[in-house]
Amino acid sequence: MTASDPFVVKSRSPSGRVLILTLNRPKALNALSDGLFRQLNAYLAEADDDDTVASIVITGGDKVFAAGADIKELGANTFAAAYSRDALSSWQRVAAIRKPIVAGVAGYALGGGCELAMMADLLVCTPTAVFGLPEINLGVIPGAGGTQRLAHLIGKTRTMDMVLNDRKLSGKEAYDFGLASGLTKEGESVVAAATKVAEQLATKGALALQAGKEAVNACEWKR
Ligand code: CO8
Repeated sequence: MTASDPFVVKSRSPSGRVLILTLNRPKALNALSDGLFRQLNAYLAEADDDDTVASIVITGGDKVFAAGADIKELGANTFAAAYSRDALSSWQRVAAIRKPIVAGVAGYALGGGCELAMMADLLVCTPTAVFGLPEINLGVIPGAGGTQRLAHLIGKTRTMDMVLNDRKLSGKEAYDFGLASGLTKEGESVVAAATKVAEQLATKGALALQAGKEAVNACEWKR
């Protein structure tokens, strides 16, 4: 990767109706830097205003979806500086997108990577994907709503085990526990599986999709 490579690569499905956003910082295991989030948010906002886009896929690589917030950037930050520039607000913008988002997760989805995947409306993963919230090992907590989202999805006890004790979930467990909505089939790539789901969504009415998403998200957990 050179300095001019994008942190997020955008493409369209063959029908043109699905926007596919691929996280692209492979050498840093797709760590979610400020620059990556700026690009991701810009593409998502653009898609929300683009009538040719019906649904969105966010995916990573075969080995890693995203290994979390960029620890090197975090280390250079103080709490006061991060708080005063409202650093986490850029994360929340993903959850505010009105069009449906499908996450396609292969490999590691750790920390902020797991939180980003949970901000999607549907989540397809490989059976061997690894979900985890290892922030406790760094002396911090999942800071972007992941604690609430996860508890809502898989229950308090499993969430406590993940948040307090760094318990990892395989993709198969994520599916069994209700974190993932689908698993890839043998030999199927995660991007193909997630795009297939997003293409199904694209056959539905745009307004009904948006209203359905809004209505489900109106239940009482933190979006
Ligand atoms: N940030 C920056 N760089 C990273 C990250 C990361 N999260 N993860 C990996 N990298 C880099 C490594 O530094 C390494 O770089 P280099 O080659 O320059 O040394 C490169 O990616 C490859 O990493 P590894 O050699 O470690 O690869 P392995 O295959 O051996 O291991 C793992 C893969 C298991 C994914 C391992 O890299 C790992 O455990 N990474 C850290 C995961 C983690 O702790 N994530 C949580 C981060 S904190 C967070 O997401 C939320 C913070 C919220 C804070 C809120 C405050 C208010």
